[in-house]
Amino acid sequence: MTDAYSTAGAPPAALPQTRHLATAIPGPRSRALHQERQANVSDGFGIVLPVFIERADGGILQDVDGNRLIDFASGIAVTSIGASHPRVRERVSAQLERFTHTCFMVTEYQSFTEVAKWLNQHTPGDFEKRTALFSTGAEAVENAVKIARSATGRSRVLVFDEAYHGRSLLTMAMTAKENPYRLNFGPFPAEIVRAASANPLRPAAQHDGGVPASAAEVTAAALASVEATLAEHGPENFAAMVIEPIQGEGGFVVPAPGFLTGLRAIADRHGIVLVIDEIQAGMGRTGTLFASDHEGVAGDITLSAKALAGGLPLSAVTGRAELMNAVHAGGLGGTYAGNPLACEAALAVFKAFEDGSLLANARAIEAAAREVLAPLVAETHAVADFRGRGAMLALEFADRETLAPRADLAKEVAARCHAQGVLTLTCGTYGNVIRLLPPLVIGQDLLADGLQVLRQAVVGVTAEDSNLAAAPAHA
Ligand code: PLZ
Repeated sequence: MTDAYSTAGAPPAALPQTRHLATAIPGPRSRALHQERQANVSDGFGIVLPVFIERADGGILQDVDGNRLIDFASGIAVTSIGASHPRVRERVSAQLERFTHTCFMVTEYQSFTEVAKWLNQHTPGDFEKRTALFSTGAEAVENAVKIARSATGRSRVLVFDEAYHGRSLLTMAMTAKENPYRLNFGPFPAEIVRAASANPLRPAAQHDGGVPASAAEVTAAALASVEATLAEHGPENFAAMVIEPIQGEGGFVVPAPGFLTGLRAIADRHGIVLVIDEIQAGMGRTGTLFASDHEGVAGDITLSAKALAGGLPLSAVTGRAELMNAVHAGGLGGTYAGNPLACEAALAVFKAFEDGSLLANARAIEAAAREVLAPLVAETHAVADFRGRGAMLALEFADRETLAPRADLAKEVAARCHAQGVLTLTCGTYGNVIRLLPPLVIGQDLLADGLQVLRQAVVGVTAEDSNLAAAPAHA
């Protein structure tokens, strides 16, 4: 694996790229700051690891107690080129000297157009495109629905099991999981219909009630169920179907091969706009610029956010020119949409991806992780799956025979990693998945260290679990 900082001709990471534990995690200063937070911040915000960060760079997060944590989260797939890439800092600082904001709906600036131009060229699909920029992922999803409705004159939206699309009212309704995302927040906007996804580990039943036995059958059963759902609700009522090419929050579910191409065909058959939500999986995360590239599928609309602007808030809706231009003038916008600082950061991100080394890094991360983690499926009784693509990888904890989810094990593994200075996240409908989202610039040694910590945690936790199961029950 190459170090993208040096290959991109930029100075090496400023923080030492080694894990270091100076105190327990969280340390005393973080604990004190967390108390202060609790006294001032809404309890509605959750927290994965109550550690306060002072600096971050490459694959390291340095906290206020002097601990250096290995970053397997990238701020949920955002800081793919590191949290302080020199070129992002340069471009954003230079923009800060010029102006911070004009509002693109009031007066224009060129970086907005340049970001749109790059996305028009690089998103999947060999057709004329236009792009609209916003700030958050949820906003991009909402605007895709607005555009699809405006262009088709239809209202319904098809979404999928295990989908995550955001926390705003419409995107909450599109998201599958109740707790924590939707609980107590209804009623929700109407016209959202959910269909089965092609989850290879937990597939939808076949028409005759049978369980699909091969990947091809998983795909066929899911596509048949999509057609059945559309038939029930009237395909002619659907403006859009919205799908993540790899489902993120829902558990890093890579759909069975052929599912995305099957959806493409169904969308074409019924004149439905296919919206591919690449917000988590896109921008190089999976080893190609967009995750739909793996299947050779192009959405009519592709959504980007997260890693698009190296940590600054920016999202994009890129789609067929005739769809994007179907909206009446003034119908799209927002005060901060395509903020100039964020656009400059995105242009720095595009530059960093230019020589292909970051995509190669993503693939090398997958190879290294697969070697260390994939054997855990055979070695333990409760790791049901190792899956993912590039630097978007996951371990699912479940009884290997019954597939009964084991969120307790995922939680314990994550806790042990955290205590050892490795920041891992969980996800999944059942909360039983550990996901890895390291920055693409993480060094080889640091990655290997983090993977060993994770591996040891899994081995330890699953061994204790089998001992517990084997021990005679106590009253
Ligand atoms: N679409 C596919 O992954 C954001 C959410 C974290 P926003 N995922 C992380 C949380 O608990 O809030 C996401 C995504 C996909 C849309 C979104 C929404 O992006 O920038 O968080 O609005």
